[in-house]
Amino acid sequence: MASMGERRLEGAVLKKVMAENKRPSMYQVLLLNDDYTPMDFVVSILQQFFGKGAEEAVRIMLKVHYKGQAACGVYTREIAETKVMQVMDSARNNKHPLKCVMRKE
Ligand code: TYC
Repeated sequence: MASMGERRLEGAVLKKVMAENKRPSMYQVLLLNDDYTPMDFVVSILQQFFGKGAEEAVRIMLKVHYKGQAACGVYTREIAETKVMQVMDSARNNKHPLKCVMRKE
């Protein structure tokens, strides 16, 4: 028979293992196309906030331009929310209509 202490310990160990096995949901951050935001502004956003090099930034910007949207990165919820806010703040401050959204993977 398991003692009260043994069952408490078993419960605590199980709880810890379950917490460790949980992986956070991931979110794609997407840029959306519009007709007015300058291409070089979008490229600089991708470099500044998403750590892209010049070539990769141009590639992603052109994908948005021709296909309507493209993913700039995949992050946990709080990081993705911060990226969206940084992009939207910068777009607003520079009077561009650029939109940035997040989508759960
Ligand atoms: N379509 C814009 C233009 O022709 C460029 C652009 C690219 C705008 C990507 C937004 O997320 C965007 N100037």
